[in-house]
Amino acid sequence: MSATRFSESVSGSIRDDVLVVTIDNAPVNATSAHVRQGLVKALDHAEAVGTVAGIVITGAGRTFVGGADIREFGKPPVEPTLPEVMERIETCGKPVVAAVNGAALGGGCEIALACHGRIAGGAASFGLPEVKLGIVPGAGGTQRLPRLIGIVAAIDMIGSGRAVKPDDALKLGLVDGIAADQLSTAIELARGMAAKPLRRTGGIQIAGADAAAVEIATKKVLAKARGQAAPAEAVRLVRKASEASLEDGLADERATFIRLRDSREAAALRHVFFAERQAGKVDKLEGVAPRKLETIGIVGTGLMGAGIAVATLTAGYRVVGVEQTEEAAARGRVRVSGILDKTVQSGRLTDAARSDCLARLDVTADTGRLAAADLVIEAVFDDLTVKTEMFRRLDNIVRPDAILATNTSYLNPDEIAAATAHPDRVVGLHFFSPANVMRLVEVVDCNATSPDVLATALAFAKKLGKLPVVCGVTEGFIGNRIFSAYRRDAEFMVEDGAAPADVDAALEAYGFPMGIFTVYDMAGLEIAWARRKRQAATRDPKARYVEIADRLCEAGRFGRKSGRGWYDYSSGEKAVDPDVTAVIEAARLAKGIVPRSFTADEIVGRLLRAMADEGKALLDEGIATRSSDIDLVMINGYGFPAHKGGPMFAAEGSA
Ligand code: T1G
Repeated sequence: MSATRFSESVSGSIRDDVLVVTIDNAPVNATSAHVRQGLVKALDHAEAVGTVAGIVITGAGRTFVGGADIREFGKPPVEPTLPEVMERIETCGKPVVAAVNGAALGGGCEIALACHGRIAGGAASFGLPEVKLGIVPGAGGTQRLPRLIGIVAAIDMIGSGRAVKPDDALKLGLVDGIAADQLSTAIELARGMAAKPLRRTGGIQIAGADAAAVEIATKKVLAKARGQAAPAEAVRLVRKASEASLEDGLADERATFIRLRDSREAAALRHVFFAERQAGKVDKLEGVAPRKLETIGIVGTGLMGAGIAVATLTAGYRVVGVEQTEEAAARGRVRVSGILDKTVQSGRLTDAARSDCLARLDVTADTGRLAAADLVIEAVFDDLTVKTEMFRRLDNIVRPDAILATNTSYLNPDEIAAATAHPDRVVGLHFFSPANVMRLVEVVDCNATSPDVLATALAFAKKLGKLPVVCGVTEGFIGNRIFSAYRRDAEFMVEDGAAPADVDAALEAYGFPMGIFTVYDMAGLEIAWARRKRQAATRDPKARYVEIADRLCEAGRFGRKSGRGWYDYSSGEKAVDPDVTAVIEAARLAKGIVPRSFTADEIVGRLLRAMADEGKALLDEGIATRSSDIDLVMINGYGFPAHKGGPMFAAEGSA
């Protein structure tokens, strides 16, 4: 069965009088120009050859079509455009059926929608994730999806950008069938359609929707948008589909797509998209194979340790948790089991998977059981003496080829490694709390860490579904060092006249879920206080130092958990506390500072500057490999709004 080549990435072959068109454009069959050109040529060919009864479109490899080629954004457009390809498919005189072998995302889902029929294979998924890129679907998704699945479901899918699996797609009416051999079934469907009027998606009347349900779905999307433009525009366009003609809807969609595509917000989210694909790529690890891991030891099953255990168990590993006493071990097991329960309740884990996780969990006070571990992660109290002593003991318990990882946030992992006989097997794995939820893991490449240990730590983090960012050794690594820098500037502005609530309001208006003083209260003020006290002896006496936070701690104001910090929580809600205002005014008076006002723009500008300057220092010191890594750390670990691209991206834009 010879294949006809329609372009460098599109070929076709006849099966049972049906032209099977395969898109083969590694790595994800994105609809690059040659794909679009090949598809149109294939349809022209199929219509021209009388013996061809129908067309089936499918993807090579494990993806159907991963969407438009994002790398083409901002480049001069090449004909045909994607909407023209959709038009060509939908108006084809012969049946066109999509055999969806894998992910059909964005433009890939729109191709399937423009077809006259869709068969999903077991590995198929369908999604219009454009809002995650700060845009809206630009090739008919907002107009054709509601015609197939209704307005409410379309608002949910397009507004959230989430993908649906075959069963849900069938229930929604998005596909005509599910088949293990999606290609043969699609060919059959196309042949069956040949003699019948074609069901053109664009011609389908949208079923009336319950107005209240539409409002609820809309509100849900807008609540999550946090000021981003694309989700609101996506909802507007989907709702328009029930009021306007297909033509008008498509025209509005295209104009909106182009406007958003060229926006700063979309550029920021594209930056984040490609940054995530770059993160964890380390040149020196080219060709270095990670070690095989099966059993993971976790020392300390408190809040952080239990979260790490859950992330590790749900990734399929065996876990040996170790505690100081059997009572503490029993509590640790209950803590892990409790987090698994919550994960089941949230629908992110099945009951069966939960039982399987617990079957792979062993929590004990017998450290000897760590001898079976391939990797041991310590998550004990962040104290140097405690950790070095722990590693010294572990050195004599675990196998010589086992890896030792520290979850320290602020201590120097080189000092911890130096306490062992094999510092080359020590690496930092800095998780963020709650560790079973937060995607970010700072993988700390210590001075002695061997390449295959680093490669193994990276592979382990990816297997947990985490976003690993490699960094060198410095106090606070990338995230906490930048956090300290911008907290310092925030405190400077408070001492100079800004109220903590002003600073927080400015950051929240910019897109942070919470302002820095609110985050400070949530994390607890005592950790940073302890560190400031440790640093007091070596602090540069000429450097500006704000004592307000020290005064708050001396007054027992350690944050939300103590009911008061920068704010008062005694009413259950966060409230400005006149006692704090008094402490601030006293501090100003002591330094003879005449308070002045700050605009929100000045506050945000100053803090972005502080973050970017510290980021630049981290790059200059070689602690961070690339500025996009720094953006990922601040977005995934410190609430920096992704649609602003991160502090380094934002600084470049305002430069
Ligand atoms: N365009 C260009 N490159 C892409 C790409 C795309 N759409 N998707 C992935 N890549 C690259 C990626 O950078 C990486 O490159 C490699 O492929 C493997 O990616 C009109 C306009 C499909 C689920 O948002 O979600 O359609 O680092 O590591 O884990 O409405 O990629 O190797 O050099 O992620 O197997 C909408 C984006 C576009 C989906 C596969 N589509 N992609 O995951 O591989 S906008 C999306 C993904 C659109 C229309 C609009 C995932 C994937 P490198 P990977 P993966």
